Amino acid sequence: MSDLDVLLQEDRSFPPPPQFSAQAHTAGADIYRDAARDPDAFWARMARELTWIEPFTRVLDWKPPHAQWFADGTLNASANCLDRHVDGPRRNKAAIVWEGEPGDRRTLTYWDLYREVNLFAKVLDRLGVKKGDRVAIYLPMIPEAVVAMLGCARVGAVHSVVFGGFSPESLRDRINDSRCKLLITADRGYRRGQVVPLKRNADRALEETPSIENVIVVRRRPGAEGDLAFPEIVEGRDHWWHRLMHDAEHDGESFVREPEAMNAEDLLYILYTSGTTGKPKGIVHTTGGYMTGVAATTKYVFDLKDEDVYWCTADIGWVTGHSYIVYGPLAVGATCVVYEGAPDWPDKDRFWQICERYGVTIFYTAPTAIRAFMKWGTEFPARRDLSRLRLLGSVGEPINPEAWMWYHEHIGGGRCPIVDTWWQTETGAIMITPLPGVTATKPGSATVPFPGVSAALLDSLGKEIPEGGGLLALTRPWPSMLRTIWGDDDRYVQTYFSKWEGRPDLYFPGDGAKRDADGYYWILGRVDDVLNVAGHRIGTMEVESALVDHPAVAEAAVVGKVHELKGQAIAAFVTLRSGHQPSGELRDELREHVAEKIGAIARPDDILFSADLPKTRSGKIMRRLLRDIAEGRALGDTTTLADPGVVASLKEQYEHQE
Ligand code: 6R9
Repeated sequence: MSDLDVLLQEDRSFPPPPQFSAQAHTAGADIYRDAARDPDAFWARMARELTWIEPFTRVLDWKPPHAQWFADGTLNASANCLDRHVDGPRRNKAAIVWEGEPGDRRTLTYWDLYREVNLFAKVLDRLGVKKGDRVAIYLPMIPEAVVAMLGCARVGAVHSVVFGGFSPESLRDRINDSRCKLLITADRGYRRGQVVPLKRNADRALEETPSIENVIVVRRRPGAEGDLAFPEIVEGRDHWWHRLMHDAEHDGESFVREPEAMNAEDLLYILYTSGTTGKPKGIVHTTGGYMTGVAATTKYVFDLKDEDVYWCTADIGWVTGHSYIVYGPLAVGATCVVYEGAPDWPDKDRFWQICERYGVTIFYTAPTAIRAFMKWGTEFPARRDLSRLRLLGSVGEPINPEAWMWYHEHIGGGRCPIVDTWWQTETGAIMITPLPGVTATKPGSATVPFPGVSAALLDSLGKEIPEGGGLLALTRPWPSMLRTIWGDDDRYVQTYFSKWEGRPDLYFPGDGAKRDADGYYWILGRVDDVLNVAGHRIGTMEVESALVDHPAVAEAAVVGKVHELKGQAIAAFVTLRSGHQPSGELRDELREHVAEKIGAIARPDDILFSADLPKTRSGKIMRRLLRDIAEGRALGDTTTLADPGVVASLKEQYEHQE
């Protein structure tokens, strides 16, 4: 049965619990109706909940496909996350409740965070980082990561966070693409009890990053140096974070560094994401619209209140971490749990132990994690008191109805609404989601667009499909939308606004979806050559490029295959150059090679050697057939193939591989 058929049979529906609705931010008003009446006015109202230095008078300037929001206003993102709270009753409230994987803990109040960010902004000043300069951040999930991001925002520098699991080469390419001036890293991070030597990786990247002038190194765990050679510190280039902070604190002046007044359309950050070519795209987000989108969605989708303890389990290396660990929750003054490590370290109840310890009330995670919890069994959550939870969220990939039901019962105790939130790096903020006090949920459906967001299901010619399967489109601009791709505006236009001819106003996210009779959306996944492995976007071309980079490989084709836990796993079909023979060792070597080139998240699960790849008569690799082979399905029509025999032999080999 296809995904679509399974979802068509899903008819369970969960109305919002009345007690939840009664206390929710949405109580007593119809925000869907308000927003539908005048979306721009709705967004302007949301924007006015931020603190502006110079209030805006213009709302939207839309010259498809380029939008500007609130373009004559000025504000500062760090001031919205900090300054406005420390002047009021949240001053001594916990902003970040942090736990490291080895068990070390720190709590920073809003005041603490405000102080740290100010000091760090002074450090940036002293290193000559100016408004508009790019700063790369390659850190584990430690409070300094948040301080670094907000410090950049404070001085108007553009941060580019690179996930700590990415390889030196991936880091190098991202630094070079946007010519970052400064790199902020750490001596180490921890993952499943292992030390991740970030500074050593960074040093390899730094061999080929001419734009980097300075490197700041956080000492992740003072006093625990023994288990890792002390990183090499290059005199004049590398600086210890704690020394710089100490100097900034003792410079005889006030610790306050006034926030830079940023135009609403000034850049806040760049975040790289995979696309259909081998080169990741630097997604550009600006200040006013982005902050409006993340603050409004955080408030209404997570129904955040001052009493809540909110935990988003993402890494700040991904957009979910940017929008829903840092900017959204801090803008609304939430208490956020931040955890460094793996969910099964030292034991499989680590997440539930953290929920119990801090009394987490709102929990936001990914389906891949939920499927792992299901597999590990109910005894792990059952060991811990999860009774404080009141709302659950899901993001990153489609959540299958069984995982939804398991999450609902075993984590939510049957009482917590679940918000399945569809969005992307490019959208900046949540786009399709239930509002937990308003929208009835259906397991597996992200439900309906957030107020002020317009979506539609279109066929390839742009005709609307009221009910059934089609291509998802966003049909109006929204404040937190990407503004361009760094250094490549043509690619921005091509990738996102050229799907439907003559309609540069329609945004194409690359996802397929289904719409049911109630107008609910059921996201089916990517329709382009982008994989979603455990919630991480990986381009097939990136993996293919990494494979052909190996001297033994002549050609490679990569497809995603259904995987019980990860959603999709990577299967690669490889032809070898003459003189090279297939072997188990070579297979392992190629898997390692990809991990080295891109990062462990891109390591293929399967590699199949083949004398040839199935191609159409025009020479295109037929990925659909390879996917059928990788997933063990009967083969469809192969008549358009140049050589149908290739497929039969591939299929046979696949079935007989160990
Ligand atoms: C936030 C984030 C975006 C892609 C997106 C889609 C998939 C995200 C989803 C979902 C179904 C959801 N996706 N949320 N699919 N239901 N609730 O994940 O950003 O890393 O850019 O990935 O993830 O395919 O296009 P990003």
